[in-house]
This record gives sequence, C-alpha cells and structure tokens, in this order.
Amino acid sequence: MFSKTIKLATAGAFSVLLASASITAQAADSSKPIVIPTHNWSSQVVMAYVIGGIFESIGDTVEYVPADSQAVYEAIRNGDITISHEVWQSTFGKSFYNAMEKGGIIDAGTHAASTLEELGVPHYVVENNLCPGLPNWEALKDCAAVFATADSGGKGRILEGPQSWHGDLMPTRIKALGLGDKYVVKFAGSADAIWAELASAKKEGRGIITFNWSPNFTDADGFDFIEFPPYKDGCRTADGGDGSCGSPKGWLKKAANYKFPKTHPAAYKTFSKLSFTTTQVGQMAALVDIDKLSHQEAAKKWLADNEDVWKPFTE
Ligand code: TMO
Repeated sequence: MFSKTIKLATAGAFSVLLASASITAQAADSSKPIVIPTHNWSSQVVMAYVIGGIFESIGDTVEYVPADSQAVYEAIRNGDITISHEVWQSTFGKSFYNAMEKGGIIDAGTHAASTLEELGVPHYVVENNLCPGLPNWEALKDCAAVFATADSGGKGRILEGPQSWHGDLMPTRIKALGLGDKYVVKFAGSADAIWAELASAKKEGRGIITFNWSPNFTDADGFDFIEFPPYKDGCRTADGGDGSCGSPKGWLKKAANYKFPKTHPAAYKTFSKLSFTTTQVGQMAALVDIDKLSHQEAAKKWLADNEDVWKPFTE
C-alpha cells in the first residue's frame, strides 16, 4: 500500500517533468481515486471493474462503491461519485437529465450499443405458441392463465425486476392498457431471481413473462420482447401521460462529474472515447451469468481477451 503510494507519487512527479518539456502534453491526472459505482446487474458491475482496470493501466487510482442506480446521478452531481458508465435511457434517462438540469453532471458520450428494457418471454413461448399472437401485447388479453403462478391469485404473473430500477412503471402500464384485472406485477428481489425463474420455467416448458433487457447474456439464447404501443415523449405518467406505452429503443450513455475533465484529464479522455457494442456488453454479463465467474474475474478475463478493443481508448 505504502510503496504503491510512493511509486504513484514518483510517477506523478516524473510526468510533471515530461509535461513541462512538451507544449502539447496535458496536466497529469490527480492521484485522488476515481470513484466508480456498482449496481445490481451483471454487465454494469463487470464493466465497472473493466473501466477501473483501464484507468489503472494509465496510472490512475480507482475506488468502487455500491450505489443505488437512481440516486447515483445526484451523487455524481455532488462529486461523491465520479462516473456512471451504463446510463440506460428507459430506466435512468429522466434521473440523469434531472441531475444535469441542476448542474454538476455532464454527458460523457454514448456507447455503440443501443438498448431495450422491456417485458418479454423466452423464445420457446412464442415458438410453441403458448400465447397465440405474441409478441404483440394484445395477445396477453386472452392468456392470463398461461402465466399464472401459485402466488398470483389466478391472474397472469409478470415478473418485474427489483423495484429500485423504475418504481411503478410496469404496474402502471399494465393498468393503463386495461390488463389490470388479468395480470399482477411482482417485483423480483434481484436480477438473479429473474434468471432462476426463467431457468425453471424453461425446464418445465412453462409460460413466463419477465422484465429483461438488451444487451444482456439472454440475447444469445433468444428472448422475445413484447411489442407494446410505441413509446412517445410524454407518454409516461412521470411525463404527464397515462403510461400506456412500451419502452423506448434507447441509448446507453456515460456520465461524469463536471470536474472530472479537469482533475483527471487523461482518464476523462479515455472515458469519453470508450464505447462498447451490444456483443461486448453481452459478453460482460455472460462471463458472470453463464460462466459463473466473479465480477472481478470476469473483468480481468475480458480485459486480457480484448486489449485490441480497449487499448485504443487510452491513446
Ligand atoms: C437497468 N437495467 C439494465 C437493469 O434495465
């Protein structure tokens, strides 16, 4: 620990000398840690360690903090957390823009991957015609019984993610679409609880509706998102609408505290260049959810296997 600090200090002093020798060189990054948040889905946590590893490779110090995925934008604005590397439009766009309006958080660019966060069914549900008409949402009107579970009171059960992600968005939507008498929305305690339910339903060939997203490890398996009435600006209750719309086909952004470009210019430049594709984000999730590596091991493996992808971000 101590010798690492000394080494860092020496490296810092050395780059100050180098910087003064060159007009174009920029100030060295602060030795203060870059604070990276971890949330409760696999790609986000793996990517936290991937990005931390990239920052360390250019001499920066990093720190990881578990954070609520909605409150994090306020924490970045206040400077308690430095970055967010997976800002999903549907779920977090509003909190991100609200924080931006107050000041202190900046848009650090968009990943190549586009996103969808939506209710859906495993592909066999469509293939085996368990609910004829799917993936069109109107098919749901006639097959609540197909999705009933022991605890759903005879209604169809919709397994939503943890409530911390987007509150009552799905229960509100189901009611607004007139499906409230036929379906009940249950919140999963964790993403792992969704994967466990999907696995047991698949084993039994049983109908199941869950929240899911893309990019994710389930992209490879085949997961069919339900086609709800298209998303339009203002259609959600939070934006003044009645909530009877599906999720947007959205962006995946990066955010940073507004001082990050000044305190850590090299890390900021790297972070703003950094962009992952659908395949790459899916790989990060799969290393944990399919291959059962720890998040840290997954990040180490991903970095080792993909130097050609991430090294250019640092140059
Ligand atoms: C925020 N999430 C990717 C779980 O929808």
